[in-house]
Amino acid sequence: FTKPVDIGVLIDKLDSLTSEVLPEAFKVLIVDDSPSLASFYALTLQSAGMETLVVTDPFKMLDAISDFTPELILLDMYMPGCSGMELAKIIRQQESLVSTPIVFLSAETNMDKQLEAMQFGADDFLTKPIQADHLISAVTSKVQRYRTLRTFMVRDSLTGLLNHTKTKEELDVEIMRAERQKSMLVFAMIDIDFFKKVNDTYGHATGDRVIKSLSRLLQQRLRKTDIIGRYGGEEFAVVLRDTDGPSAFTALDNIRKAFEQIAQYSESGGENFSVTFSCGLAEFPGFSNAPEISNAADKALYEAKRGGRNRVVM
Ligand code: GH3
Ligand code: MG
Ligand code: MG
Ligand code: MG
Repeated sequence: FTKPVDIGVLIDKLDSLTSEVLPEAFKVLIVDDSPSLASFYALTLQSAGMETLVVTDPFKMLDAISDFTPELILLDMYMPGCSGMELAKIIRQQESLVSTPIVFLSAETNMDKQLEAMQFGADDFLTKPIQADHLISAVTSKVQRYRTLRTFMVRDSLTGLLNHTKTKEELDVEIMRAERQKSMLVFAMIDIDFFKKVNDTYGHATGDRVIKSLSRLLQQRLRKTDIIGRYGGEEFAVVLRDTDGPSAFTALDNIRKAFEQIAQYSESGGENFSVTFSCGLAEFPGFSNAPEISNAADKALYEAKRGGRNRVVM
C-alpha cells in the first residue's frame, strides 16, 4: 500500500496545473425545480465546454453557491415554496455575489411580470422553450463581461497588480491553504522610503514611474505562485507561498539591493537618482491568522523605518 493521499493537496495540484494550461471553463449554476429541464440546460452548456451545477431544490441554492462559486446563475421563476425573485433578492444580499450575473429562464411571457422580476437584480430574462444556441450565446456573452469586470475590480490600474481588497482576500485564502497543507508562508509589507521627496523633487509623473519600476521588479524576481499586491499609494504587499522566514528574507533583501541599483530618471532631465524601500516580514505559522500576521508585518516595517530605512526586518 502507498501512503494515503491528501485530497486537499491533490486538488491544489490539479488547480495549479489546469489553470496554467487551459482557460478556465465558465461555471454556471442552474436552479430549476424540473430535473428534466435542468439537465437539458446543463447538457447544452456542457456541450459548449462549460461547467455546470444543477440545483432542483431552491432551498439548497446558497450551499451550492458557496462550494461552486458560479460565474452566472440561471434561475427558474416559479418553483414550489420559493420564487426565483425571492432567490434573486437573497443572492444580491451576499457580498461576494453582488455582481454575479443572474439570468431568469421562465415560461412567463407577460412583459410586466418579466420587468418586475428584473427589478430584483437580474441581468436578463430568457423565455422557455429556448434554443440551445440561443442559451449558449446569452450565457457566453454575460460570463465574458463578468470576467472583464472582475479584472477591473481586483487589479490596480497603474501597476496591474492586485488591489488592496483582493490582496487581503488572497492572504486569507493562502493562510487556510497553508493550514490545510501544513506548509509555511511569509507575508511581506513594503513601503518606499521618503517617497514624498521623490514627488516634491521630480514631480508626480516621475513618482508614478518609480512605483511602476518597483512593481515590475517584484514581478520579475518573485515566483509565479507568489501573490503581489499594491497595498496603498507607495506600499506593496506580498504573500510568499511555501516559503520559510529565512528564504523570504534572502529573496526580499536581494530585491531591495536590486531596487536601490535602478537608475531612476526624471522627464525634466537632470541626473539619475536612486530610491530605496523598507520591508517588514511575518511568518506563518507563528502568527496564526490574517489580522495577526499583517499586524506583525506592519510592526516589522515600522522597525525597518525606525532603524534607518532601506532594510528588511523580520
Ligand atoms: P517614509 O520613508 O516614512 O515612508 O516616507 P514617505 O515620504 O514615503 O512617507 P509617506 O508614506 O507619508 O508618503 C507617501 C507619499 O506617497 C504621499 C503621497 O503623496 C505619495 N503617493 C501616494 N500614492 C501615490 C501615487 O499613486 N503616485 C505618486 N506619484 N505618489 C503617490
Ligand atoms: Mg419551475
Ligand atoms: Mg507609506
Ligand atoms: Mg513611504
